[in-house]
Amino acid sequence: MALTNNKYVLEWVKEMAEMTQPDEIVWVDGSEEQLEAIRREAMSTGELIKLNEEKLPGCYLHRSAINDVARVEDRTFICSHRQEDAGPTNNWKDPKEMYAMLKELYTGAMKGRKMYVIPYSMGVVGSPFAKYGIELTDSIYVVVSMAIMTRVGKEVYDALGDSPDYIKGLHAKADLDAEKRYIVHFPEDNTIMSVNSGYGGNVLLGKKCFALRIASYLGRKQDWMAEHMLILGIENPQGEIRYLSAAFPSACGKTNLAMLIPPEIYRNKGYKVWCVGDDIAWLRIGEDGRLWAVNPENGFFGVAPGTSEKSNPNALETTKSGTIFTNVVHTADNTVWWEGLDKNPPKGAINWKGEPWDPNSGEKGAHPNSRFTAPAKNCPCISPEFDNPKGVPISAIVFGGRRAKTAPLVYQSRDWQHGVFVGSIMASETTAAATGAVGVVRRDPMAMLPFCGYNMGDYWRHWLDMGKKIPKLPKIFNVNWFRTDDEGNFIWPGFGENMRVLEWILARCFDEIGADETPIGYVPKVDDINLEESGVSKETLADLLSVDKELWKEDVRGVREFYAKFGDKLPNELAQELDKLENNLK
Ligand code: OXD
Ligand code: MN
Repeated sequence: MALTNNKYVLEWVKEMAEMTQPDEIVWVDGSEEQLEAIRREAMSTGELIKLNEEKLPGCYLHRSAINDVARVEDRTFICSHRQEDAGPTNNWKDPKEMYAMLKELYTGAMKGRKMYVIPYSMGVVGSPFAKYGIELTDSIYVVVSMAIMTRVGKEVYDALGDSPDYIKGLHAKADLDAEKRYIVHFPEDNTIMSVNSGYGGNVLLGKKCFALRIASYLGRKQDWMAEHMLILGIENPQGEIRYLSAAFPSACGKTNLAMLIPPEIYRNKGYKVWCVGDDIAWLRIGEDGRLWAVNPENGFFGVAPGTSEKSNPNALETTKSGTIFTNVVHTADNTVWWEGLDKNPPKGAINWKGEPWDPNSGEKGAHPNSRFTAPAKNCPCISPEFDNPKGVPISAIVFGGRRAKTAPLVYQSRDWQHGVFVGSIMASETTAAATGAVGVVRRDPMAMLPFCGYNMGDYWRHWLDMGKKIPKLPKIFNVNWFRTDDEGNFIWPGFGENMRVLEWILARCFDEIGADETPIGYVPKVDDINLEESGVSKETLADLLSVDKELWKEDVRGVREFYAKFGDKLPNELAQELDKLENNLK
């Protein structure tokens, strides 16, 4: 039975059901009772495998199709009416043509299946900054994952009332045909359509599709920002908490940084780190003139491989209950394993494809983009402000990528405009989070290349404009944990040790510490980063902070080429910043 009288919802669900022709429509109410019945159904078909209840209570394993393990950027579209509004970094098709093509793919796609109607909220339900969505899907994996990643339930309909102001999302697995897979956004219609995939990033429509692509478009119209950023707070021994948000491309350690455990010397002094979010930040100007951030999500969709007791004990703890694992190794004692969890790959286990796996075969057991979907409330360091509808005040915005050479460990921009430039020239080596080659350097401005729902040139303009509207601007920084030596080994120890860099960043925000000026911005004085018990020498730090002019000149050439794509959409201010950088390097 429908859970709402909202005529816009009822009409749309009816229309979508007439097209996709499910056997039955299930109105998801968010109750544990209904979710449990739905999980049981998935267990009976093998879509979910219940894991060891003693070791991993309430946890499940799911396997996606072998050809469907990552986001498909080449099949992701932004269908605004004008192509120039999607811009040169998005795929585009005329909305009329796209709707017509999709209609063919969706027609009858749910025959023999159920259509689930999922009402969800991005942000705390009823708060002024929450935004609502309804996802229609024929996948139980999507239902149970959305119930972790977002706030799902009847109360969303109550908050929506009879308003048409919600994001429509239609997902159908169809036959998982990779050639007919499309992830399509119609920002001007508040609509998302995803077909022929079952991979989280393509089908949990609240996440990348809504909270980044559609929300970035809405943010520009409404003077706020939707960003691919973690949010964390650092509490000092006096109990004062300072917050920062940080944008890194997919699978570059956002979850690890968001849940960082400070090194022992910091813990002994009483420092703590609080996680507000690990992937998405919605940023708004607060009444006090500062920029405030909320995490619109309710869970973590983290990369499993590499997550360990050493790299991220908080994430590991978060996944100990109520979690769905996707494409990991299934062990003989009905638990899970992935590369990098420990040094003891299990014997007699099943790999991510569902085949018997020999750890000595040289083949990976878990897919490199295997994931955990875990409730935020499980996280030992979840911020007490996590559910605060106002969010947290941001002192620093940090950009970063995976760069073997060019970028130093950390540098600070000279001002907001220069900071926007620093974000716009971000580059990173690609990872397994999207299909395509891994390890290739590509420009990924603000880590938003795959997630910006409109022309990236207009997006930069929006950043510059926000700089004029935010009375108390955060400071902008860039970090690079990934510099390597000549043998390809990482020089900086990373993980918890990144605290040392964050401490410097926040001290800069409160004018508590000096810096050295370089052609690219401010870098720390070697003595100002606390290296106590880090195992890193001052010489190594000096090397990590060095700016190689020749490498930067090469980068300038790369940026010029990249900027050229945007034609007259490139804000003048950024062209000027590029000239200034080139000049500084002479
Ligand atoms: C993610 C991604 O899943 O960025 O967060 O791919
Ligand atoms: Mn992400």
